[in-house]
Amino acid sequence: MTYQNYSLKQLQQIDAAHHLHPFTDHKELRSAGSRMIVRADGPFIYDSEGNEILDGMAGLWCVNVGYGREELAEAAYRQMKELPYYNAFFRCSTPTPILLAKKIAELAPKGVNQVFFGSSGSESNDTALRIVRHYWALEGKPEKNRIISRKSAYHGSTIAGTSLGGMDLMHGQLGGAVPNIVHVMMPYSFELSLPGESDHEFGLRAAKAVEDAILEAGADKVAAFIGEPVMGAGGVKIPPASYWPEVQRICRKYDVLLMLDEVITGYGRTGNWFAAETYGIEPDTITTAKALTSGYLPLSALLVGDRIAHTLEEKGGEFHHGYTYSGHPVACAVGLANLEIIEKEGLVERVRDDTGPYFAKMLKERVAGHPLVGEVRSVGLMGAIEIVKDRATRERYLPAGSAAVMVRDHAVNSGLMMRATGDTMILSPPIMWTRDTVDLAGERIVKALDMALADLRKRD
Ligand code: PXG
Repeated sequence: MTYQNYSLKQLQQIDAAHHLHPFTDHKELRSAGSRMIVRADGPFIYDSEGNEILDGMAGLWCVNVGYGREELAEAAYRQMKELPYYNAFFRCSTPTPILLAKKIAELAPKGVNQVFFGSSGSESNDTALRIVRHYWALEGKPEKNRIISRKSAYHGSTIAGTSLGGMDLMHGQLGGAVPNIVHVMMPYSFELSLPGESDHEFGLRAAKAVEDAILEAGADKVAAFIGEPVMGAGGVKIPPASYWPEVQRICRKYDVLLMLDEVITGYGRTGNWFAAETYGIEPDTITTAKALTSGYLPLSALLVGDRIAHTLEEKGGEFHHGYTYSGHPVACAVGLANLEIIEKEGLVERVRDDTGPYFAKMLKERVAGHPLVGEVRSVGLMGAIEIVKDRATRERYLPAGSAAVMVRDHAVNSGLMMRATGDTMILSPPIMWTRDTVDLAGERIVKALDMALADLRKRD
């Protein structure tokens, strides 16, 4: 029996009876009922009531090539018939992870040539943490194991992912984090810059927090710094241009490894294959997932730089780590087909030269001047809109987050899926968007802002 035999109400009841959702207040969900997304095509998703919604979030930052790609379905079908599964343990291998690893290495920044597969960003960050600590132990420095991260960072939801991340609410439910991980300030100028401080100065100050943490622990105790090139789930926080070069300089100075989490930014979102290129970063590890398969199947890849890979190979013996689905043949076949689409259609270059700048222009010309908007910012096809009560003072509406939720609800009801994180609206659309899609999004954003403003004027 297929889902079409069930009414929306029946599906919602079964959902409530049996399905625990991620990051969800279940009591609230059960009283409100879930929105049922039942199909999707190109840049649009469709709910069970037939509403067409432009997907401004690419699913959850992942469906980069858009929905309904026959090539990906066919790649999975062909691979499932030929070899649905075999593992990469015990001196076995299968062809598709080999070819995908080669492809990723070709696209990766120079000096990054090895790939360790998993099924999720969280898993790959777990792998990254283990590899980095293992590296220093192999180099005879097991005490060099502290990791520096940032407040409000998101690195996944496993115990290691949560510990690496800097989300207070998640830490509050952790019951004990992985030891020796510290969190420093994030490069979020909209809320954290001082009066009169330039963006450039703020970027240097935020980077200095990394140096302070290294000095506080002692460089011989610090294994690595981990960061998202642009903080995603934390609110599309785009660092000033001065930030990453300074962080890079500091890491080099103290021989601290640089771990990049490109789970969101990897495979085109910022207008380069990796944001490492966008920001001129030379990382030791790069965590990727999401857009590697455009979300069609779960797959993640930890990219490992030559320095670590060399030690692991030469001094490491067996690395006691891996997953049943490390190098899953079907997921890797879809990954290969997906990267081929991105390449063939020139989507990365399109974001860099055309849709990315056009998206920035749309936000600036149509959205930035709205009475509810304190700031717009974007890089490639990743953007944020700060919702404020007072544009001059940046005062927010109370209770915190309530105005952004109104904007979000009006956006979804007006046919645009957009996220609210605190008082920040987020957009991270499929990178197959065209100028027309950007225009359509612009219209719907303004409509949602107007409707929320009318509500807020009535409310306050
Ligand atoms: N790192 C980053 C930078 C991420 O954005 C992960 C790691 C973990 O990936 P997995 O595949 O284990 O989920 C992510 C995931 C949100 C949201 O609310 C963002 C993510 C996941 C769930 C919700 O924006 N990003």
